[in-house]
Amino acid sequence: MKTIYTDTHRLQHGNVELMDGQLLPCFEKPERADLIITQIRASRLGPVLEPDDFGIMPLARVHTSAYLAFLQSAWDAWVEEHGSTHHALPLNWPIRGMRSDIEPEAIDGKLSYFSFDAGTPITPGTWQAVTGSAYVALTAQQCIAAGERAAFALCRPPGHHAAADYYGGYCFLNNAAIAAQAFIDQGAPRVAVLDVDYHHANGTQTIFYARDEVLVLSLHGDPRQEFPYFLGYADETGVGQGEGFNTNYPLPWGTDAATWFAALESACQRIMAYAPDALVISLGVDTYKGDPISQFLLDSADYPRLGQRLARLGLPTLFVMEGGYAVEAIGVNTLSVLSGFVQA
Ligand code: FKS
Ligand code: ZN
Repeated sequence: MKTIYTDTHRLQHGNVELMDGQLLPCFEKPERADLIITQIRASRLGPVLEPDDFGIMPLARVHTSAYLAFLQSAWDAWVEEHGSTHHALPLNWPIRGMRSDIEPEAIDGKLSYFSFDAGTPITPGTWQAVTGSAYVALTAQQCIAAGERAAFALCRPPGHHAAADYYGGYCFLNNAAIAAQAFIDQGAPRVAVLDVDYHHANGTQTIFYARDEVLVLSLHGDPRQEFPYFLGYADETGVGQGEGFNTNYPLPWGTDAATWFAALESACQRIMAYAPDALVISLGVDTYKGDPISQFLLDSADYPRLGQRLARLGLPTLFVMEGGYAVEAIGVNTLSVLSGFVQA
């Protein structure tokens, strides 16, 4: 299996995120991708290739032009207003009854308008890092379109919390959605996106919510207890043409491997019934019991098993990296999923 990777992810290196009432060092840091690529290079999984440049078009198939224009210019606008000593974080958001339909002129207002949390700093290199990450996903998608069984897009920053016109949860461009849309644009009638990250795929769900040609399934911490809190409930099943083509599997804090794999089995049954032309896996390994910000109890031995189960679906499969913060284990666990898939 080929891995697509670029060093430009290092250009996203936020100083702080607001968490538990403190300004803490960002959990989503360059070391994460470094540890994964080190494991891949030391293994016999396959070659590591650089991404191609795809320009703005495939990004604009998923994201609005106003949002892309904002992301591209946000750092410069922030520097003009506040200088360059601190990274850009939003401070307030419109809530019930306030106007959420007007893009303000001031950069602080724009940050609020296009975001949903205070954990996702915009830095000097954010635009370059996030477009590089999307190109990693698109290059891996091309490998599959060219006939390969599977490919690994080692994306960083992650993407599954980003919607058509907002960022948050460390995500700016929805790499998995951009790749799924590329399959559709190249003529695939149906694509499934299965998100096994610990957190709900709110961005991916929202992007495809009214459409039946992309089936979205997400296993995640119950939003009653877990970020992003305001999406990811079991009764969100799609709308209009998309009704029945979104499935959420919210699971409580403390979920162990037995319960998690039972939910995975239901998702796999749904995917088989849908019979997609391609499968995109949003791969997070923050389901691991040692993850510092998550509350599931998967063991390292469970990751090869995940890869094996996905391989049994028998579909062209694109793995897109999302979360995972237990840095001592993230490389090993990620490689385990991919090796399990290849060896199945
Ligand atoms: C917990 C605060 C949670 C934000 C968590 C973001 C998770 C990001 C992710 C991604 F894959 F996108 F990276 N703060 N008390 O893992 O879903
Ligand atoms: Zn996550």
